[in-house]
Formats: sequence, structure tokens, C-alpha cells
Amino acid sequence: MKELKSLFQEKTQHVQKDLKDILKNHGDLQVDTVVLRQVIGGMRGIKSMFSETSLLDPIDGIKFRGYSIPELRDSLPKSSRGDEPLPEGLFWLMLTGEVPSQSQVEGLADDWEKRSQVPEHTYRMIDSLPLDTHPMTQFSMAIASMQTESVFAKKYAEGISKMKYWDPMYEDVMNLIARLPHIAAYIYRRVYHDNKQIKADESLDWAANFAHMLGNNDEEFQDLMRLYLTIHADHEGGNASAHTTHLVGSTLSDAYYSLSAGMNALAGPLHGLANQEVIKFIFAMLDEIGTKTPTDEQVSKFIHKTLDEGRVIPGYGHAVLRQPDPRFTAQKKFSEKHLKEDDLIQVVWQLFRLVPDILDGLGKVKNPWPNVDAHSGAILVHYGIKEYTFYTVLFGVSRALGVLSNLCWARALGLPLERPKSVNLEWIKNYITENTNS
Ligand code: CMX
Repeated sequence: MKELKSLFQEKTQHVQKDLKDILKNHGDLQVDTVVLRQVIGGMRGIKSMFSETSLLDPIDGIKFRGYSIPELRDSLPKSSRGDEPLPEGLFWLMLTGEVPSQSQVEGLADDWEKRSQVPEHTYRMIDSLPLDTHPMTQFSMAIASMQTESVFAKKYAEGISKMKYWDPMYEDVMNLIARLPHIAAYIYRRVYHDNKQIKADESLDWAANFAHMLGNNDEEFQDLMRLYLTIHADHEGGNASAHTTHLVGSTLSDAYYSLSAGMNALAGPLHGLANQEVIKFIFAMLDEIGTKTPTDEQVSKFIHKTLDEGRVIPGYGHAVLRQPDPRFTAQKKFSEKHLKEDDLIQVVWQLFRLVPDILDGLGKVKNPWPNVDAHSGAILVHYGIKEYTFYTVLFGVSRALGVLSNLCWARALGLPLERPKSVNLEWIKNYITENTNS
């Protein structure tokens, strides 16, 4: 069907040109409460979602129920064996708005441990996939495969009142969160460690047990996982994985369908997959230059080359942030404490020194600063998790905490089906004619 393909290409070129002209000449034209630039440009900044769990400020970064990342590190309960906050505590905070006590997080960890049995058919489904299936595909499919267990779907089929939706949703959410580290570790060990699985250690907290099942019992790595699973958990409601989970949930799809969809959004290279792209980019650069300790000049040259090829610098830029991401800073602080001498960490910091000025020089990048994904890979490599195609799964286990607490809230508040209005090119052109002198 060559004819169809070339016809399509020709049509896109016309519309592309029209949209470019419209953006240039009428981008600021008001349409209802927004402007045309936002209608065409990915809805940037339109306040049209309700989400209680966190709020993102372009300068200050993310605040979870009013707590910045440094404040979380001070305020949330910790394990007796580490300095970093327990993600159980963040989940409690996001769900209730209250900082839990030590015994409350321990109770939550116990509850998750009791709910952690993954159905046998999920393991069989994962095993049926080719080994080289991307781990995010395996993860998303594994989540969807557990939909057979949905309490919400069962209660809905029985005719539950809408006033009670939150209850089975809460049960699904708790069951899902409890099982995610088990599925993720299973995929990791299956793909990269000859399917040699490691049994859970019930005495450990949620993150430390995950680290253990991945195959690393180093206490420093366990603490890293507590930090990692805390800082990636939420970035208010409009980011692609949170928004997708919310949108799918708004149709009264259950938590399994909703999270699986959200993970598919996270798997895009402009979103969560950027964490694997960053380390790939660094490895490719070091490989090409032929050293582990490149000079600033060599690194700058590689960055310019990447941009000249029409590619983005992964780990840099953000749709909302206009400062270095506090999640990047938290990982930098962790590295300054534990990994200062690591060559790869030094390269991450070298990029931090060089990339922002180069991106600024392009004159179009709104935020030249590093985001969360710029740092995580190099830390994981240090602790032996070198298989970077797995990195986004780690992000996903954490992101589930935020998007699933939002799902509980959405059903508790009876938030409606999402249904924004879209318009076509003809509508936009007519609108411009009716509302301007052109
Ligand atoms: N490298 C090169 N160019 C970049 C860039 C980067 N890191 N960041 C933005 N730009 C470019 C955009 O591609 C766009 O170019 P065009 O006008 O030619 O299309 C221009 O600068 C303006 O983009 P923007 O308004 O600054 O950024 P957006 O809100 O459109 O996009 C983001 C935000 C994150 C997709 C973008 O910065 C990017 O592609 N970054 C690299 C990928 C990445 O790190 N993603 C992870 C984000 C965090 C996460 O969700 O995990």
C-alpha cells in the first residue's frame, strides 16, 4: 500500500505547515479559557485535573502533600538499618495527608507482605514471553494479567453502589502494590539471571525486600531503593503515566487495567524510559571517545553531535520544571555521600556542568536542567544493576504508589469520566477567521 503511505505523508506535510503558521501568528489567541498554543501544544499548563497527592512547582519542584523531598527525608519514618525514608510512609502520607508513625508504617509493610501472593498464571504468562521482550512489556502485561483478581471488577459486576466504589478500589490497590516488587524482581531474575529466582525475606521492609529479591543484600543498596522508590512515586496528576492511569480509571476500569495502561505511558522515551536512554547515551559516549574519564571538550563535542543528529539529550528538560529537578539533587546528595569516587558518577556530574549551557544555546529549550532520569542509571550501575532495559520497571514500581493512591481518591470522590474536547484544523481556521481580522 505504497500509495496510501505516500498520500498520508503528503497530507501531513500540509497540516504541519498550517499548524506551524497558526502557532506563529495566532498561538496566543484565546479559545475559551486557554490559548491556541495549548490546544495544539500538548495542553501545557492547563489546569484541568484534580489530584490530592502532590503538587509540582516549576521552581521548587515536587511537594508531596506539602512536603518537599528534603522535608520527606527528614520527616518520614526510616528503617533502623538506613537513613532514607520508607516508601510505605510516603504512600500513607499521599493517601491520608498525614505523616505516619513508625508503627503505622510497620503495620502497612506487614499488610503488604500478607497480600503479596502473585497468582500462578501471571508467572506462567511471563514465562510464555520471549526472553528478549522488553521488561516494561513484561511488567505491563503481568499487571494486566492479574486483573482476574480484581475485587472492584467483581463488586461492580455484583452491582455495588457508587458510594462504595472506593472500598474495593482500595483493596485492589493494596494487593497490587504488595505484588509489584515480586513481579518486577521475577522479570529481572528471569531475563538477566538465568531465571534463578530469590525467595522474599518477610522480615524486610517493602523496598529492602525488593532489593533482596533483585539479588543485592548490601544495606547501602537497600537504602538506595528506599530513596529511589520514594522520589519516583508521584509528580502531580498531569504527567503521562499519572494522567493515563487516571483517564483509564475514570471509565471505572479497575486498578489493574489502569496501572497497566499507565505503565505503557511510562515506557515512552520522553517519560520514564529516559532513565535507560541516559545510561545508553553515556555508555555510547564513553565508548566512542574511548575513555571512562573524558575531557569537557570531548563531552561537549558528543553533546553537539547528538543534537545535530536531531536527537534529544536524555535526562534533560521538563514540561513543567524550570530548575534542576530536586529528585536529581536528592540522588546527587546520596552519591556525594556514598559514591563520590565512581567514574560514571563523575561523568553524570560533568554532564550536569556542561549540558544546560549547550541546551540554553539552542534558544528553544524551556528547561535546560537535569530531570530525575539524569542520575539514576549511574547509581544503579554502581550497585551492580547494569541491565539498563530494566530501569523503567524500577521507576514503575515506585510510580504505582502515587497513581494508585490517586485512583483511590478518584473513586472516593466520584470523579467523573474524563472527556476533553478536541477540534480539527477546519474548526481552528474558522475560529481564527471569526475572532481576528485575518
Ligand atoms: N534535548 C534536546 N532538545 C530538547 C530537550 C533535550 N533534552 N528538551 C527539550 N528540547 C527541545 C524539544 O524537543 C523542542 O524542540 P522542537 O521545538 O524542535 O520540537 C523544544 O526543545 C521545546 O521543548 P520544551 O518546551 O522545552 O520541552 P517539552 O515540554 O516539549 O518536552 C521533555 C519536555 C521532557 C519531553 C523534553 O525536555 C525532552 O525531550 N527531554 C529529554 C527526554 C527526557 O529526559 N525525558 C524525561 C522527563 C522526565 C520523566 O518524565 O521521566
